[in-house]
Amino acid sequence: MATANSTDQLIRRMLDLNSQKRIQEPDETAVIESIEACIDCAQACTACVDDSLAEAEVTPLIKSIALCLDCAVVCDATRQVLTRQTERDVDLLHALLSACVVACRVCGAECQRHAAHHEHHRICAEACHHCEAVCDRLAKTVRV
Ligand code: CU1
Ligand code: CU1
Ligand code: CU1
Ligand code: CU1
Repeated sequence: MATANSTDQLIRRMLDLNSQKRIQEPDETAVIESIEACIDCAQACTACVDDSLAEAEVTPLIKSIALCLDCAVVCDATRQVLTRQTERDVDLLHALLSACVVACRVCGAECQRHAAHHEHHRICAEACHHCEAVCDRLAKTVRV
């Protein structure tokens, strides 16, 4: 369940204000949860890249940097399409959610490899794993 923080309320309120909104509970809560997870994951990945670049030994981190850049852009595209209710296309949603699940899985696995050495990688892997889980669940349930 998404927690009732200010981001959650903003997302919910804005979805409700769309006169074409067709999505209903419990799907709406799942959509909001995925949007929030994608926002958090894109933020964690973006910061993880920056923190990696500041490390003394950057070369072993190149793979995580590349995957974090990909994950951030895929998560951002996913949350944008998830947010749009007007002329919503469920096939497109499924395709993006599937891409997001893969991006989060590969990024999360690579960042996890560095988690014991760098706290930023541990936090990033956690955000990726959470986003993978909620986007996978939504991809399997979302109908409209
Ligand atoms: Cu995601
Ligand atoms: Cu991500
Ligand atoms: Cu990362
Ligand atoms: Cu991520």
